[in-house]
Amino acid sequence: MAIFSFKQARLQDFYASVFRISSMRFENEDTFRKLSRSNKESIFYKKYSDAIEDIKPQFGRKYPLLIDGKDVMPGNSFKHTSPLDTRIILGYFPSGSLKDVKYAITSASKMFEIWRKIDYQERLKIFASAVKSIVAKKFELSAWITFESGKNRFEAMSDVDEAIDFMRYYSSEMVSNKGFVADTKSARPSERSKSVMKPYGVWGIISPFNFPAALTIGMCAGALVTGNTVVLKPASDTPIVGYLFTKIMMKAGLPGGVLNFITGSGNIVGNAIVQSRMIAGIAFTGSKVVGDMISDESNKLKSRLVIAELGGKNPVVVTANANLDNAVEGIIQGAFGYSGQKCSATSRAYVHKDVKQDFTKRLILRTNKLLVGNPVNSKTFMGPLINSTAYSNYQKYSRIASRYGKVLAGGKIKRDGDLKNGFFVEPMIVEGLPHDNLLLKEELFVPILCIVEYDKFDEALEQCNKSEYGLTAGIYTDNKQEIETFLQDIQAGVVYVNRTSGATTGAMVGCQSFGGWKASGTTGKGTGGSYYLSQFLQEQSQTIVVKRSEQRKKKH
Ligand code: UN1
Repeated sequence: MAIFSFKQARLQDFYASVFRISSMRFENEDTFRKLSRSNKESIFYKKYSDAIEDIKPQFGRKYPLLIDGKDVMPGNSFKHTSPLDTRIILGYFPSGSLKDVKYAITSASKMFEIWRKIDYQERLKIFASAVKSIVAKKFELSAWITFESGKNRFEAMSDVDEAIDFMRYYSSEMVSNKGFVADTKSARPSERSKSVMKPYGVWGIISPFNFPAALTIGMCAGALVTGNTVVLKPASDTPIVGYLFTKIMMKAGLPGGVLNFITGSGNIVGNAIVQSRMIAGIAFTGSKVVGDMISDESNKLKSRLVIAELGGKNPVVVTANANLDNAVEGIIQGAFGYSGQKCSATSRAYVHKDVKQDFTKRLILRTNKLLVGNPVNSKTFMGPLINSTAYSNYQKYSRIASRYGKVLAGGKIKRDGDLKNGFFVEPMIVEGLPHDNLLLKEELFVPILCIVEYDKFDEALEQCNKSEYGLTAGIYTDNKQEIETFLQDIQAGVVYVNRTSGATTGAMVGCQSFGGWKASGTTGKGTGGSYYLSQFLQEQSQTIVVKRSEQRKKKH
């Protein structure tokens, strides 16, 4: 582990250099944009291509579980293939058993007694060292993300950037909150009181396939930096980044057993984590069905906490006063970025009748030009869907779309050339669906955008809010009153006005905290925002009665 000279006087410099923060400012990693701004895009392309070649010889290896700081190699394993070409075997991962889960939880529980007492600044040193490694390996991690999740190079790098941002941002939050310890008022002259925020214990972290770096590392960082210990179960579709992250943390000095990595089925591993009485909290990002099951099970245990982010059915409004070029651009990014496989994906567009024809024409033109293909290719916009289930869901939804509405673009799977070996589909636009159609109600997690024409602004807002979800939402208009009404009445945790980089997607850590209302989340506090960390902490008010001689000394 890297040891830093940690004199109090140099603390600020240390934070500034390692976390890219000062007491005032936190800086996002934002790799591609920064290189692009200084005309160094070629560096990005070269390093990414080199990384693709570097990881190829590692395909097909057998990975262990990481429990109590040790490799654990159980008997059974599952094959991890790439969605861009299922003939590519990325590796073999263990099918964790009940015994493995128990071992992981016991180790995390034992280590909690040590980790919780470690000064937060010591924890930050480990984080700082890990951040350095992640930054050094960011192209390699992005290359893995492309192969295991199907993201194109820009999306893959943004995923890693977001993970780095979470590590730095939560570190900076610990610093600016002084470890969440604060003096409070004295009730009596003889009393000295303070508020001390303390970790809860072992957290089960169950992460989804769609942001293998950002969501896995973000949730782990929140739990770990606050002094909790973790049993991490990544999605079986994307386990490699979680493994590499655990290794990086261990190398950075995280004591064995503080972060345990375990793969396997949701039915066995996921269930065993959720049902364990030794798990103080679950942090989960994924589907509403699984999230509801976790909440139900946890409610039975009374004291169990659940921080869950559960998807969305994110609407966007395009009014008669919108700049249509901006609307088309933002909606393309929002609906079809990462093939619509984001909780934040734009899925419903309510468009004013006066501009609908013009808007739709431009949107279709642009959609038909989007390049679907191998995400390793620098020109590709949309890679494959994650697996055969998503692939058949898309085909099922496409049939529903043509039966109950009018398909304006896409709707077919792509099987030309090598694409037949992966899960490639066309970005799809449908209009004319009845309001209660499944495609307008359920989270689809595939690249399908539903267009609905509206007449009155209030009616559009009402339709936006009719969903059981309330994660993200967007609007395109130059009318101040419409913006004001939208911001006042929209029921969503993350809202964007006139955004071209994503109508409802692309929240940046420290800028747009990310969390859902209604069925989209359980706590109403977003990741990458200033309320997030306190969810991993419980308050203890400490009062000490001091001797008479001490009482005259003023509290600072
Ligand atoms: C998700 O899809 O679960 O705002 C999270 C965004 C990303 C996070 C998406 N930063 O689109």
